[in-house]
Amino acid sequence: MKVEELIEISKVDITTLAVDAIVNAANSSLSGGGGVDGAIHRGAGPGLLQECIGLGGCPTGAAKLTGGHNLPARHVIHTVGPIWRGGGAQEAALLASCYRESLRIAAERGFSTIAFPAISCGVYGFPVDQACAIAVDTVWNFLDSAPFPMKIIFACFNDQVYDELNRALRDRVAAVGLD
Ligand code: AR6
Repeated sequence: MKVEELIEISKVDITTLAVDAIVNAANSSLSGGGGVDGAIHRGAGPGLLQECIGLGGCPTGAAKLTGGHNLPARHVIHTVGPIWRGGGAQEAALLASCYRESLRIAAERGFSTIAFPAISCGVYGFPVDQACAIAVDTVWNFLDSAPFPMKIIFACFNDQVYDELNRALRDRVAAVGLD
């Protein structure tokens, strides 16, 4: 199966997806927040916060797994994106690590469908075009060598993210065609 057939870019609220795991763009305390983090905690109910408290936080670029509680998704993978500080503070590498570490956990658990939000593209201020290129390239590279086929949904909550992810995917497909 071609890698591009495993990637779906969709305008959808990630909290509505009944998949093996949705990824949360959390902060390092894992104690909830605004944006997609707030929406996920609202959908999951207080049991998620209880479980998160027991995890002892999460460093930037890393990921941790919980149950989905009252969400339609069976699990939540919490990852902590970098705060944009101008580009010289390893932001790109840390963002790529968020996608890779989330997918590593998903593969270890045998999850076949995983949904991502646009990590760091909200209050953390990462330039959306750069973040979307990193998201697509990192997910593509992982799927290309994944131990089994995994389907990835990019859940977009705004038009700019949707457009930039589509652009990045088109660029990546075109680059493969030139190989
Ligand atoms: N479904 C899909 N995407 C969403 C949803 C949703 N329900 N809600 C928002 N988005 P942000 P960050 C999009 O700010 O930049 C929190 O307070 C949103 O449009 O949620 O990584 C955490 O606790 C944007 O494109 O995450 C952290 O403190 C994207 O999700 C901090 O924000 C990410 O925006 C993390 O900041």
